[in-house]
Amino acid sequence: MRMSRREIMAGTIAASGMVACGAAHGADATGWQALAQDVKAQMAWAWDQYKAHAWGKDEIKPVSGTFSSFPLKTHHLGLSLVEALDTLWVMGLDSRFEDGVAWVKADLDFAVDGEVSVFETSIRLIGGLLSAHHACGDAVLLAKARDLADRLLPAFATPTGMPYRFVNLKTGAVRESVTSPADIATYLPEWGTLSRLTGDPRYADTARKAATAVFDRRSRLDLVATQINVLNGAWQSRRATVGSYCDSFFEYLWDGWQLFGDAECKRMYDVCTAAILKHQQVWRDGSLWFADVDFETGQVVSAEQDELAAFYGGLLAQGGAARIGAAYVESWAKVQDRYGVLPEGYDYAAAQPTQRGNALRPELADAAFNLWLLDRNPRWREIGRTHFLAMKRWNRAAYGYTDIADVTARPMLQADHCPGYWWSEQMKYYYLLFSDTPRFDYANNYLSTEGNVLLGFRR
Ligand code: DMJ
Repeated sequence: MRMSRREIMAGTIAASGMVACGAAHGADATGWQALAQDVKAQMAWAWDQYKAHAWGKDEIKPVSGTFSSFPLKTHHLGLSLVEALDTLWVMGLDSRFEDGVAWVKADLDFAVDGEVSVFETSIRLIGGLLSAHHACGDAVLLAKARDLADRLLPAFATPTGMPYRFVNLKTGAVRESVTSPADIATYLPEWGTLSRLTGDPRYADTARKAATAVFDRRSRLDLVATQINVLNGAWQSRRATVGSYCDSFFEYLWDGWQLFGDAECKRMYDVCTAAILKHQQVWRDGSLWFADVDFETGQVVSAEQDELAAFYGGLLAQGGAARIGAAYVESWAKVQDRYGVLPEGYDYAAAQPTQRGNALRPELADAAFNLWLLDRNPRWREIGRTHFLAMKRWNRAAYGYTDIADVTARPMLQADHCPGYWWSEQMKYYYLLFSDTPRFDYANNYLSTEGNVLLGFRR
């Protein structure tokens, strides 16, 4: 592999664990450029660890230096590699990006007799291939994304148009008809992009039909619940939440409007958001939370917040509710200040974690970045910096960055897993937040739920 001088410097800084200072820092009184160089250095170091210990495997285990597979049970699809590609590119880690693309072109084959989650495979692998294609224009990346979408399509052949949760990549066999709004309706940006690039409308039509099918089954309060049967459209749960199972359903309604100007998506987003603000908004000790409620009565059923919901302040602000979105981000920032790293679950009424682990999550950095794109308030950079520095302090292990088993322990108790999204999400959010890179159009862009850039790269 050929390394540029910049990349060699990045690797050296990363190996020493130091923040890059010097010329860039001198020109940048607040240190943001130095911080951006440190993010890049950490990325380069982690990539080199992945290359040495888990090349072409799905996810590295950064404490033991081994690896695990996902989304297939026993076969690897280079998940982390694919997820990392556009992050490497936007950071200017070009020879590493080229290395990754070469692996995809030579070794990535989706004709595997195994079952995957339709949702996870789409946001991570189709999204990763499309964003890498956006970065470099290589037609093979687009062809691979299309091949994979074709393998997922059989899951959508249901009476409602809502997909089964799992599909076999080779046989098209489907499984699990009870699934969630997020699993059903997180496709339009990737699949609409596929339609735009290939001229085949089936991808966009399929994705849009699935999202509309969830929306059309909302309750009289305009809320959706966490589980639904895709064969008959009957709800299997009563719990409305902005967290896990529903989060990216709301996100992709807005995104359909943002990326494609789809007015029906905006209408659906507005209806859902008005209902959430009306029925789920809770203020407690000056902090804003969104309670889980019964989707038909509006009665509060739980004060537990998923860490996954921390993205939601950024979405609210994008959708025009800037003040309330900022307030929700600040609520999570207070929890971050208290624990260092957010717990997976937090009860706002008890002011206590309900789950002590953290799966190396990007959501607060995601929200801070989205708010930064909207108003350039330095506060959002500060929240991102706190998130990054805590990660460096607590999550760094011998062979990369790992998840945490207990954020309340001191020192924090590390687990041993680096999820694929880490490569696509927080490392990119930090870098874009701190760097002002000319490779990214800060005024006109689109990042998917998985942080994949589908619009906004400047080649
Ligand atoms: C990511 O895979 C996506 O952001 C998804 O929508 C939910 N959250 C995970 C990361 O936590």
